[in-house]
Amino acid sequence: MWHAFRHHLRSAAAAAAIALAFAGVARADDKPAGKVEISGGQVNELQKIASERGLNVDDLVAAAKTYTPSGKHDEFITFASGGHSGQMFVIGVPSMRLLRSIAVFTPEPWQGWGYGVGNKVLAEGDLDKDHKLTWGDTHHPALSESNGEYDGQFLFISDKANARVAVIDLRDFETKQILKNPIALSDHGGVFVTPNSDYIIEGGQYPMPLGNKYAPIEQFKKTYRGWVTLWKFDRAKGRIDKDQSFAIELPPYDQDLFDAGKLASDGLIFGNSFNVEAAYGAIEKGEAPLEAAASQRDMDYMHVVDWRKAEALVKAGKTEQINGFKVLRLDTAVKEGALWFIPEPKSPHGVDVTPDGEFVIVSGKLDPHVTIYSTAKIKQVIASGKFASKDEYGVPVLNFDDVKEAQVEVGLGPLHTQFDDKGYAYTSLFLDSAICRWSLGGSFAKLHPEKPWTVVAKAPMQYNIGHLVCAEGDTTKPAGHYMIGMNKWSVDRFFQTGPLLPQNFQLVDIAQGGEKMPVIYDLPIGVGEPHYAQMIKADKLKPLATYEVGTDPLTMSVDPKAPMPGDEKVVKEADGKIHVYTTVVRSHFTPENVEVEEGDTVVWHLNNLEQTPDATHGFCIAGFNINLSLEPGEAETIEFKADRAGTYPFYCTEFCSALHLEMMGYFQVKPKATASR
Ligand code: CUK
Ligand code: CUA
Repeated sequence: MWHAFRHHLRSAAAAAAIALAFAGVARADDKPAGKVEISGGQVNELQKIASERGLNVDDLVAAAKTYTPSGKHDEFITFASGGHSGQMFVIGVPSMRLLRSIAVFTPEPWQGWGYGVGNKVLAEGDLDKDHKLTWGDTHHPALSESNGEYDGQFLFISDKANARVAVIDLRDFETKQILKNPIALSDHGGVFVTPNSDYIIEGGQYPMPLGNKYAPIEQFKKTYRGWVTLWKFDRAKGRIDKDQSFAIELPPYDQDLFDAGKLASDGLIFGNSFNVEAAYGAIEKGEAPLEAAASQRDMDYMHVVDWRKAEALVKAGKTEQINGFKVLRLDTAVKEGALWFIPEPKSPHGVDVTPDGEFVIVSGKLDPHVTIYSTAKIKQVIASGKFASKDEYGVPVLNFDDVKEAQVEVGLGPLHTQFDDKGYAYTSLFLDSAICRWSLGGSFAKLHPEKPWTVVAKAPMQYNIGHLVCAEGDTTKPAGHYMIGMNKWSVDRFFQTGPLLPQNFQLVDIAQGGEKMPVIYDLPIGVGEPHYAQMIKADKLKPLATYEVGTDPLTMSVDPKAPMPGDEKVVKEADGKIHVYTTVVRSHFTPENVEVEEGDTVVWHLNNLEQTPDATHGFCIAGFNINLSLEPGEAETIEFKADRAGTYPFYCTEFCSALHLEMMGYFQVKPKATASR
C-alpha cells in the first residue's frame, strides 16, 4: 500500500497538492500568493511526513484548504447553537477553530455569566421569582437580516426547554435580553427572522393549554393548542418589544420549524408540522406509542401565515390576552384570512425558502423526497379562494397538486435544506448519513448545467447528520464555498472519551459544482449538541475590541455609578446599603481592603479601567459564590448580603500580568457583636 501511495505522491496531483500546501504558507508570510517554489528537499520532507502519518493526497489538499497559520484569521464565522448546554458557539471557517462560547441561558463562569450583568438578564427570563431556570436547550439561531441578507448586528436564539427567546448584540457578543413566552412552557428552540428582522418568529412544538392551565389529557383535541409567536424587534433599542409582540393560536399539531418568505414570497411565513393526528400517546394503557400514533396519515400540514395581515389584526385589537400577552385566536386568524394549510408528506421536518423566495422546500423524515412548493402558486390559490377542504379546526387546506412544483428523491431521512451561490440545494439525510446536492429550478436553473430538480451528488457524513449550514445559505445571497454537516453521532471518529461522545461538525468544500464535495475537516463538539448554525462572512461583523471605560454592557453606555480613578470608596448610602466603589487595572484593585459589618447588604461597583484589547480582569470573592469577568472598559455591579463574619480573600481570575497573583484583596466581615462602625 505504501508503494502505491509513494507512486501517487509523485503524480501530478501530488505536485498540485504540495504546491497548494505551500501556497498557504506563502500567504501566511503576507507574500503575494503567486506561484510557490518548492525545492526537492521540501517535497521529500512532505512525502516523509505523509508516509509517517498515513496521509494521502486528498488529506494533504484538505490540510492546505483548512490549515490556518498562527495570526491568520478566518473568512467566515459560524454561530452554532449549543443544544442543552443552553449556549452559543462561535467557530471560524475554514480553520474550524472554536473561538468562544456565548453564554445565553446557562450560567457560565468563564465569562462571569450568572453573577453580575448575566444575573440580571437571566432573571428577566425566569419563570417567576421563586422558580429560577439554570439551563436551556438551543436549536436554531438566527442572525439579523436587512433586505434578506445578514447584517451582522444581532443574533437570536430560543430555548426549547422553557420557551424563552434571547437577543445577543454582536458588538460585544453578549446576551442582552431573555424573554419568557407567557403562553407556553416549551417551543422548538429555534427562531427565524422576517427579511428586515421586524419580527423574530418563535414556533411552538408540543401543544398545551395556552397559558399553562391544567387540562386532562383526554381533552387534548378540545383544549390543547399549538402556537407561533411573533416577537417585535426594536432594532434601535436592540431589544424585543413585548408589548408589540403577539402569538397566533394554532391547532394542537406539533408545529416544528418556520421560515420567513422573502422577495417573491415576502409577507408570508411557512411552518411545517407533524402529528396532525393530534395523538398524545397512551403507551401506559397498552395503546400505540405516540411515535406510531403520530405517523398514521400520509400527509401533515405545512402552515402558511400572512404575517402582515396578522399584524394588522393585532393592531386593530382583534386579540385576546393570555397571561398579559396578545393572542390572535385561531378562529379569528381563519375568518380574517391569515392562515392556511398545505398537505406535506409524512412526518415532515424542515421548511426552507429558496434564496429568491420562489419555492418552499419541505423534507419528509419518513419519505425519501423533498417536496418543492411554488410560492407563486400558493399565492394564486389563496387569492382564488379555491380550497380542497378544511381541517378539523376550520383552517382552509390547499390542494397539494395545485401548489406542488416538484419532488426530488434525495435519499433516506431528509431533514434540512440550504443553498449555495451556484443554484444548488443541499439536503441533509439523517438515515443515509449523507448530504445530497441537487439542482434548483426557477431563476437559479441558469446557474448550473444540470436539469432542474435532479440529484447531482451525494457525500457521506459521519454520522447521522441533522442540520447542515452553507455560508449565508438561508439568505437571498448565499456565499457558497463551505458547508458544515452537523452530525449527531461521531462513533469511531475520535478518541473514545468514555461512553459520552462529542457531536461532529464536518466541513465540506462545496466550491466546485458537479460531483465533488470533499469533507475537509472534522471538528468534535464536546460541549453540547449543536442543532443548527448560521455562517456569516467575517467582514460583515464589526465587534468592539474594548468598551469605553465605565460601560454597562446592558445599556452599552457609561454607567454614572461606575467608579473612575479617585472615586474609590466604601460608603453607606441613603438606601442603607454599603456601596463599594472599586477600580480595576493591572495589577491591583482599589481599594484592596474592604470591611463591612455582618448583616450588611453590599452593593459592589467595579470598573475595569483598561483600554488595552484583551486586558480582561476577573473578580471573585471566596465564600460568596461571586465571579465576574470584567472586560476592558466594562463596569459591573453586584449586590449580596454579607451574612456571616469572616475574612474573605478576593482575587483576579484572569492571568492578566506578571503580577496577576498579587492582584487580590481582603473582604472583611466584622461580627455583629463587636462591631463599632
Ligand atoms: S431540529 Cu435538530 S436536527 Cu430542532 Cu432543527 Cu432538525
Ligand atoms: Cu487582573 Cu489577573
